[in-house]
Amino acid sequence: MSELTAIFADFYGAKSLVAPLNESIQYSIKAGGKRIRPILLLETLQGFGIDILEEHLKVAATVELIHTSSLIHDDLPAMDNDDFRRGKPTNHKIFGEAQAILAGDALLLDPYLLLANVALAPSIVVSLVKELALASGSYGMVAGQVLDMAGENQALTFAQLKQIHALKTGKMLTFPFVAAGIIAEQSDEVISQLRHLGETVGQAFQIRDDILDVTATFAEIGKTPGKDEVADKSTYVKLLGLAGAKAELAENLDSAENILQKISEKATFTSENVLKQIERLRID
Ligand code: GRG
Repeated sequence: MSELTAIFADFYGAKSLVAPLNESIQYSIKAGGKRIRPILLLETLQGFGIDILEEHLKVAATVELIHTSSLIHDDLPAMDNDDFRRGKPTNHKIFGEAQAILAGDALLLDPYLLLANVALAPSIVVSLVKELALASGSYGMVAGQVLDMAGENQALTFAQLKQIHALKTGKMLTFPFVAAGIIAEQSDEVISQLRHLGETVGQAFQIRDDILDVTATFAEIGKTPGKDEVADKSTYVKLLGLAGAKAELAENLDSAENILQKISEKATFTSENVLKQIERLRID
């Protein structure tokens, strides 16, 4: 995603920026994330027949920046207390806790400056601001993180686990699909199908994350495996067993593909490349 890297370089390239803050931000945005959220947004937009412009890349950048801010905060000693992320020492291990908190704060707020300067119709920009805030704050990811922490050392039900991840992981994976629908000026009905698609992909994404926590190596996931077990967290693997979690992942991905098919029937939409991204989430 070199186009996205160029957007970040431009935004964080101003000489007037405060050096230690900028250094810690750059460390995390260049650490090698998979960029799945921006990729989904851009592939969905292209599916609607829209050529990607710099303005679209800026919108795609916003969700990646907020996602990165959440990883920095999630890794802090007060939260998951991780030493490694994306195969590198976590932000606070390099820059200290206070700086890491502030880098996370800036990465949470800067996207709104990026969005405010996007040259798209004002009504589209306002809708995107609303969706980004809904996905990330008290109605989304932060609320999910609070529930996730409260659920440690407790035996959660499957319904509780799904609710936590719908908020914590699902909302940020829903934004790309809904944002693409907004930019492509799709009907409320199609946007609602896109939201359902994002929620389903979001559940699948978290199930996959839980599976990889027990099956993958450090080299594969870039963070310490087995942490969920140590933290005594309720996970899809803990509740359903490894085979059950894999079946649940497959079921969610099948549902996502069905929703994608329905969107192709409702709108002028080429689903092939989004389908490829969803297929990449499968685990045998
Ligand atoms: C400061 C916005 C903000 C939030 C604070 C800490 C917190 C609240 C929320 C944590 C949210 C969180 C870490 C959710 C996990 C989602 C998840 C499965 C992340 C892994 O995403 P990948 O695989 O990671 O896309 P890469 O490294 O590829 O970007």
